Amino acid sequence: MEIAKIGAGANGGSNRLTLTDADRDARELFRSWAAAAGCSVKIDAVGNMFARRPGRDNTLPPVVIGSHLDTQPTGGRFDGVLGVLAGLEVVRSLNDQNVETLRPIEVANWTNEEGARFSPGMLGSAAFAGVYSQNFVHSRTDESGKIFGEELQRIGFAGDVRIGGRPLRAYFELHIEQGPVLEAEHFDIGVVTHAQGLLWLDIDIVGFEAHAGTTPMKRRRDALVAAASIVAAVSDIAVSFSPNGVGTVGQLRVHPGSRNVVPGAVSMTVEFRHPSEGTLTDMMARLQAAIDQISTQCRVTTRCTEVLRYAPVEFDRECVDIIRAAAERFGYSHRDIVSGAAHDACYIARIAPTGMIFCPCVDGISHNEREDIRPEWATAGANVLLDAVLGMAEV
Ligand code: HGY
Ligand code: MN
Ligand code: MN
Repeated sequence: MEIAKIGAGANGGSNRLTLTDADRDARELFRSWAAAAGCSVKIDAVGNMFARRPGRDNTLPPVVIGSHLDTQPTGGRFDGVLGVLAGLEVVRSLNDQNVETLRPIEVANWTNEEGARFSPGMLGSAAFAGVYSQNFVHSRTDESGKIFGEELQRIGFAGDVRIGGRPLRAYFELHIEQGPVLEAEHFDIGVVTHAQGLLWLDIDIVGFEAHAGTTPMKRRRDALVAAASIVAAVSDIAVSFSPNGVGTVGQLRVHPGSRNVVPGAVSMTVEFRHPSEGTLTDMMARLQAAIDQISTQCRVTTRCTEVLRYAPVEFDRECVDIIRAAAERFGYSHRDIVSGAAHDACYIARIAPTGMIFCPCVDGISHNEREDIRPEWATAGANVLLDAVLGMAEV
């Protein structure tokens, strides 16, 4: 609730886009809380934050708990934030109980998980996993042309620590499910076994700007009419691969955007998700065929750029088992579940044993200011997180 006061949304949620002043203020608040809990806080060259609680042997690879503090523009107060602050709560609880672990424990705040301001998403965790270079990350620009590296410098979080390249014993992330299953089926805990595959496209359509009053319909090359057909195709393809396939057009910009000019250009985003990589490829093939047909019909040119793609992720068996055993020990109802959302854990799973814990969220709502959880769900998630971390950090 405290951190939600920073970048508070107009309707009760959060609006803390990556590397804005609100993101800076939330980072500073987290840093102050971590320091008050006895942690040393390090920042790497893409702004990833690591609050470290020492263990008996600090040469050993740490157990890391993390998630993200950046939000969607009309985001909720719990997406990402729950995972970071539950990690801090684990540290505080170990302090309260004077528990010393063999291994150090770190609480991470990954930069730009959402990808709402700088695309693609999960830049910080992906760079830590060696997927993107520092230069690639620093060169990303937002819609207004602001550059990631300059914004990072501006808010004072351009750290000096090298990105990644160090072993982790394990990584755990607590996150709201962001879907309706756990609440609807009355489970306290989701034991996340997999995360579905994800594909992000940028599509640029070029037609011809023309006078809205004098240009006959048959002579038009209307980029927005073509875009509208592509939007319908994305939805039709996703529905044809339901219940697991999903497709979304989240952004659509019309040029010149004047009411009496036939749109000459449209840039739009498309994303597809599916638990099977083969099906994701099929969905993309179906879309490409539709785009070719629409481009011919509307006499426009269309360019598709793949911005982000990762295959479905299978989380580490040992981490999954330790999470399930912790839920059992606490007597929490639990079920295995596949994550429909993307998470930093999806990249960290490439370089370290990784597990995710879900708690329910009210009506499965997320990426909406109405996002909400019940306190007992947060407690159950944090308890399972603490138990799993203790198992790996070796008391
Ligand atoms: O897009 C996602 O799945 C994540 O919530 N950013
Ligand atoms: Mn998230
Ligand atoms: Mn999110």
